[in-house]
Amino acid sequence: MADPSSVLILNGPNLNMLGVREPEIYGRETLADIDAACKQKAKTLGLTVDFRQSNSEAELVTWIQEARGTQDAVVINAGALTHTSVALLDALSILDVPIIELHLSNIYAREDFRHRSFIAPAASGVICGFGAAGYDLALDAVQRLLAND
Ligand code: CA2
Repeated sequence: MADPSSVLILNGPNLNMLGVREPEIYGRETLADIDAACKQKAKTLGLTVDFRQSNSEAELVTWIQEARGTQDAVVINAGALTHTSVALLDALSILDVPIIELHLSNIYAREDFRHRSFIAPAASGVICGFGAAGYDLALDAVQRLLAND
């Protein structure tokens, strides 16, 4: 049987604070809760998940570079770097696997500066506004995109 497809799930700055502050915007689940839910979901889809968080743009760029040839898809909640980072866009642009841009909140219902995503041009699709359930939806999307390959 073929190896399960591997999905790298990246989380950017401050997402380690989930469940600790601002539950009205980002929900009550912690990042550890979401990691566990992703691993459960991945099992049902025949995927494996490598779930990571960093507050460092440089570390995220390195992880994206390392995904080339080693991961079958990337899901990324880049946090505030979504709205600023040409470096993340450039790193994502060298990948030739499905990329899902993800946000817990509906960035289009928030401040104007959150309406612009620097990384969206590299994404196969964008999911936002569904809270932690967005991670579950992103894994469904990955599975569909890989099945259609
Ligand atoms: O909605 C999302 O997932 C965001 O990517 C979250 C980012 C924000 O800058 C983006 O515009 C949208 C912020 C992540 C910070 O997470 C916190 C969690 C709890 C408490 C404080 C911050």
